[in-house]
Amino acid sequence: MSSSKNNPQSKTILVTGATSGIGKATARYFAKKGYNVIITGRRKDKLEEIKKTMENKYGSPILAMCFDVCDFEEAQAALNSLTDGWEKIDILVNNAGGARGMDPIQGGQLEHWNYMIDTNIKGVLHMARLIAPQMAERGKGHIINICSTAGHEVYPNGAVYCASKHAVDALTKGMRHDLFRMGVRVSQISPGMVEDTEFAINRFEGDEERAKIYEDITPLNARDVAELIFFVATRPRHVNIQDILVMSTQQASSTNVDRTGRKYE
Ligand code: 8X3
Repeated sequence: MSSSKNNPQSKTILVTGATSGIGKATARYFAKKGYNVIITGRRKDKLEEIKKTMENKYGSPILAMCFDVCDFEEAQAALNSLTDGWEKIDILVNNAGGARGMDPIQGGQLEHWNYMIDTNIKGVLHMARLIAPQMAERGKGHIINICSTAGHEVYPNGAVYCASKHAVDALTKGMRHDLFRMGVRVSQISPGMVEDTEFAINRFEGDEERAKIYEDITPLNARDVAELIFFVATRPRHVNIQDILVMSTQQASSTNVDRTGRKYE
């Protein structure tokens, strides 16, 4: 763990999967707005680099914690080690997640399935189990899950990814049922295609040719989603945005995409 002094006047946000894409853009956005930001991820060097850059640029306190959300004990040990005000978390953004492979169910790879189930479902569960109790006790707090259009639709060769994101949708709803009477808000953002993330390159395991899925449309970018997360987190206490389903102007559904060129640069 590497820490900076927590500012007790500011709220604290914890963002999982903050080493790239939506997580990194969200951490940056909230740092710019003066929040105490806890960035978590599996890549220590990346976390340290992001922490340093954001602290220099925005002057906000950033704490970097390296752990894998799939490993409950590891996540628990990291959270138990928090001190000096950092242990009080106001906003949890469950962003860590991703896809592996695009195969029909009859040809799916078990390690892809395990990755998606472990990260997208268990990761969200682990973080909620560790942080929701303190929010419930305080009668205050906000959990924002990053779902996907794949949590609302199912497309060919994406059964397990879509199932994992449907699970996130169900968990968001279920957590809300459990926490709303205690004043804890639970929201989700469900983005369609988003570039400047590692989503496609990870899905296709480094195959740059296959990962070129954004070249002929103007998709969302990570900052678009970060802005929505900030909007959701900054509504008055009596307002809880339950879900934001958001796609690029050139996308109407998971499979209906206008690929006639990048139109809105
Ligand atoms: C990412 C959106 O359409 O690639 O969650 O499944 S999609």
